[in-house]
Amino acid sequence: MLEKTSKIWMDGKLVGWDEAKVHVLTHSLHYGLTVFEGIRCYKTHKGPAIFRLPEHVKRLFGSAHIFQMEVPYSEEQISKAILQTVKANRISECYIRPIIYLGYGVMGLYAKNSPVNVSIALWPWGAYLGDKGLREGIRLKTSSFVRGHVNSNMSMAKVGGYYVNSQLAKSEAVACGYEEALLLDTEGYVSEASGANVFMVRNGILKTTPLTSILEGITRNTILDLATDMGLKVREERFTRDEVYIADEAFLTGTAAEITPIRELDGRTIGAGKPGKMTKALQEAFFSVVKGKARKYSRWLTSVK
Ligand code: PPE
Repeated sequence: MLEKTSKIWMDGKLVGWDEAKVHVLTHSLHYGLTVFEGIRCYKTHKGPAIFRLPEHVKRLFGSAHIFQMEVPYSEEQISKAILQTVKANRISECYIRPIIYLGYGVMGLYAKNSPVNVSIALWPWGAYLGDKGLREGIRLKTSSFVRGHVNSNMSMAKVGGYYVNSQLAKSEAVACGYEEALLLDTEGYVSEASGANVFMVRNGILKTTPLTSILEGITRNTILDLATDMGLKVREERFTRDEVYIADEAFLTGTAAEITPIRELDGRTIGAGKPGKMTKALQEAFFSVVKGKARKYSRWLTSVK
């Protein structure tokens, strides 16, 4: 169950956790148009710090722009509100969930006149796929559900409604005894997991899906930068599920999932069936960056003071 914190930011004000309520006729509750972010704040030796805050806020406003939602705040105001919310909750590590949604007042699909509301909540959230998953890797199943076509899901936007597809895939994978789902795109190439991007390593080359049917993950971008700086060979190109079967290593990236190794896909062991060398090196680099131990990347941290 969700662990409560004390304050939630709602349309410009901090309210108590139990007071952060909406009307049942909130437009987004019926039709699924919300744009949101998942951001992590980590404990560092200099106090709590938010990982890649400007990039998350930019993507949030990009999502709203794609869906023509007029946000009544600027990016700067929302960044400040996120920092204010973390401070008000006196918390050093948490997962932050800003959400922009269509509020109460209009029903029916055409919602140009609907109010646009904004909220920022946060809570403690440990390893998304379990501590064991983070350490030893997880088992994935290719989903019978497919990621939306690029002209039906605008995947550059992080939209609430898209996650019904993710939930179908995730439930199916769990029901079949796996931890996570691997979704293919409409042409059958690997897309992403239900809530994370996918990487694979084969013959010393690190590959990830190009920006077509996937969310442009901020953790994905982080790994691409870290890998390039480490001198690894990196490619953004399409690949098939059977190439993952014969990959030497594979892993997922996401704010919630962080860097989670994949040890099996569809009953096929990947590599040695445990986190590979490159995966471990990138995982280690990632955690040292987010925890403020790598000075070279301190630009990615916004201190909460
Ligand atoms: N693809 C999808 C579909 C996705 O939901 C996420 C994040 C990513 C890729 C990775 O993006 P990024 O976090 O910027 O690296 N999924 C969020 C929601 C998870 C949830 O269950 O809620 C997250 O990780 O915060």
